[in-house]
Amino acid sequence: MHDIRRARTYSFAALLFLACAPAARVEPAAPPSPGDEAAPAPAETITAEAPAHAIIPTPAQLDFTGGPPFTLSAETAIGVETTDSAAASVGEYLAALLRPSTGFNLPIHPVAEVPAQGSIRLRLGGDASLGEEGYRMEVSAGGIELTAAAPAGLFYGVQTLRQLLPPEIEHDYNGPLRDATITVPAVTIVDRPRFAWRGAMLDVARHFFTVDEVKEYIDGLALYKINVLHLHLSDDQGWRIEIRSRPRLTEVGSVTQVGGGPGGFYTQEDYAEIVRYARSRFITIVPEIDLPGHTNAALVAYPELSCGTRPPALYTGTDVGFSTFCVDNPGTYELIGDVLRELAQLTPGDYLHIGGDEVEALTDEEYARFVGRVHQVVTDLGKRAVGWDEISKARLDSTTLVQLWAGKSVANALRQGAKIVVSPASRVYLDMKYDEHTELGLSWAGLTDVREAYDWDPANFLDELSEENIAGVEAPLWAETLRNLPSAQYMAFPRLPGVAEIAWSPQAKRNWEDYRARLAAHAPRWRILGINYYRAPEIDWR
Ligand code: TNX
Repeated sequence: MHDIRRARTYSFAALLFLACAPAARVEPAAPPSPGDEAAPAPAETITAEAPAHAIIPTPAQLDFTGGPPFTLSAETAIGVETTDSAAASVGEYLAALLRPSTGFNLPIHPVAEVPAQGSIRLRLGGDASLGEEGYRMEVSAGGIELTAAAPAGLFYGVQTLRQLLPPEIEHDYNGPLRDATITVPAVTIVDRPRFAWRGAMLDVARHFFTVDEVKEYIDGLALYKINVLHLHLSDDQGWRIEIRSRPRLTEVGSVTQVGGGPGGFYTQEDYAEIVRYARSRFITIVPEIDLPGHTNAALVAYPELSCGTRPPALYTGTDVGFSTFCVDNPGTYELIGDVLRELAQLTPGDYLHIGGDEVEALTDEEYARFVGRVHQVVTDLGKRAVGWDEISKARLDSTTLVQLWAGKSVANALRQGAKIVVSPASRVYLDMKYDEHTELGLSWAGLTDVREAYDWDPANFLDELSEENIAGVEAPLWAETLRNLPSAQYMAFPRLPGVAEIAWSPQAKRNWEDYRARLAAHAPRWRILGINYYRAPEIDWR
């Protein structure tokens, strides 16, 4: 078993200092000096990086046309498809993003009514080969034309447009950009994702994160076209989701966390708010109830379901593997049925994650029997099951997703038709330390610098893996050592954008040197957005 026994206390002063570092300055245009009417000082032009771009994930196809750029101005209007509310809301999102920093009105009109000249038009239609999430964007001096088959594609096109604009557009007030000329380089982009599942996981069980903190994390994911947020809602140290038919789970099980803090939980309204917020950013919430192990908190609430394997008491340490539901007790399945039914009702997404990792208190036969049964509960609820790679010991089917984290073989999962979410701990566990000096995080899977997290191909990770049997890639962030959002961000940034690029961009378009240069340009944006990050030494940060 890996050693994650020590819960430690850290000083966050250094991290907070980074979060407060000043943003890159943009000089406002100098006012014309008296007697200088003939040659007024030109307004400063702020452009994105040209000719090389800094877009992450790098688009499948991008061509600079060589023409003059588009200029965002007080006259710019946004055209949207008013017949599709999700498509229209992407226009609202874009306007809300650009209005504060530019001070422009950016009125929204039906796309047929805005002039092509001088406007940003978001339309549905175009080439079906773009799929549900792809888009085409043409930028010229005359206007910006963004086309997608579905609203998600428009949203991803907007994220690309955002990154083609200077970082100062992220400000929430019109200071740095006042009187500046804001341009977007003339470019044609045709883009679509490599994988359907582009995930991040947040462990809200070891340390609880509030709804507002989760929303802030979601905003960081959206910038990089991540479309799944997997919430690890239960573990030995805490149960974090209200289950109305089983109130003891939270009354008893939510009140502490690693290190003994107060813990917490999401009411069903809180959870619905997270789902809604994520959805508005085209992110699906995948809730995880980790079973049958990692269940100490639930077993303290329902001690009769523990088979007496351990005297249940609330746990604030970081050992793993010791707890399990009693697999021969019918009450276990009644409880799990109640939990998964309520969770399914609250969750519009297709997936329920049933955990399944690190069970040391059961035989293989007991484990497989249990997982097979819970898998059936999920299927009966009309959902698809996801589980950590150990679940491939049980009976699965072609709807199952198996999340590879440590396993050296996925053969059992593939034989049953399941697809793989690739999350190797040695590459994409965002809680692994960057190097031996990183104060936060763990190191049981090794030290993971920015290059290690980026420079690998999921389709080559194991012999059995191929483009076709991979559902996607996910970056888990376990929170044993992460007591607040700045700490979580410090571990996620800058590695998370790299994982997003692995999941989105064609393998042939990716290379470390190019990525490294693009990544450097993202720091000014993070500083303005208040995203804490690690100044990795292998990047020449701006
Ligand atoms: C392993 S990966 C775990 C978690 C820990 C994590 C810490 C997995 C499915 N289980 O319980 O939090 O390592 O890195």
